[in-house]
Amino acid sequence: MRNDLITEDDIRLYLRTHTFGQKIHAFFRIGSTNEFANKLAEFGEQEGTLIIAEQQTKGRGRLKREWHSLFGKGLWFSLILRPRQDPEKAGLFSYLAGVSVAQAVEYYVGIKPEFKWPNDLLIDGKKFCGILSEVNFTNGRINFIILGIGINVNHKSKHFPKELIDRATSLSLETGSLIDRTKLLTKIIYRIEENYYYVQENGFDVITTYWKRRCPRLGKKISIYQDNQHIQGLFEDLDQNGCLLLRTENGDTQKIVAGDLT
Ligand code: BT5
Repeated sequence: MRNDLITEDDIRLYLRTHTFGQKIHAFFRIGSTNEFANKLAEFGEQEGTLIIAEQQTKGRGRLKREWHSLFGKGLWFSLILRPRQDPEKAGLFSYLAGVSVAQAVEYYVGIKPEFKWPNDLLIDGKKFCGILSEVNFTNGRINFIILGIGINVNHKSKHFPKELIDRATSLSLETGSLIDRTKLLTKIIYRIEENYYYVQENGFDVITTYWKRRCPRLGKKISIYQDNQHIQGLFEDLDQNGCLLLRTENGDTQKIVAGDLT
């Protein structure tokens, strides 16, 4: 490991991409990389730009939930995408991000993560990565997507707040060794770029197939929490736009766009 902090120079040293991560905004501390990326993108920032921080003071999850982003321990970053895709495909980029992280973690760290719908990556049932994909539409078309990725890398148990200790883990906790965050980051970005150009030509089937193979809840009875209520049923499949298909007790199949699997 060259040094403990992530620098623009080190990222450039290891990055083997054409577009993604070629422009970098690196911070010690920021509110939220997604928030900053949204602002840049609104002002026309190019596709592939990377925004990364050692610490986020207002890291966010979905529905204004908090994302715990300790200094120097994780990877907290966002990428700007400007895909030429139908707007109903926008949700699939979150799967693309998840699969890319899983591929890089398997290759570089030697662990095969599992997916939890819609956007969590887990090891032995504990979350180490969350993805926040924010889509901006203009005139019914995708203007840009901010792909926000948070990964617990070198945390020890004591680094997590009490409420997360039983539910969260880090790659280092799972392997017993420290991981070079810069190298892992560049491998993830490489995978994202590779998958991104692949899906533009060939569609998302390869991504959702990979995702489904690594989702232990698929085909099982699940409960979805949505709009203050629980809906139960069988997790039948994902549809072609990444919505969850839930077969409820009365035999209907319900399409779930957003919610939490409990
Ligand atoms: C997510 O939301 O999992 C999306 C997290 C995305 C974070 C990245 S970091 C870079 C970029 N910039 C941002 O501001 N955000 C993105 P959600 O599915 O809503 O899960 C949030 C929940 O996960 C919280 O309510 C906690 O229960 C839990 N959580 C918070 N911090 C965590 C952590 N570091 N590790 C594991 N779980 C955590």
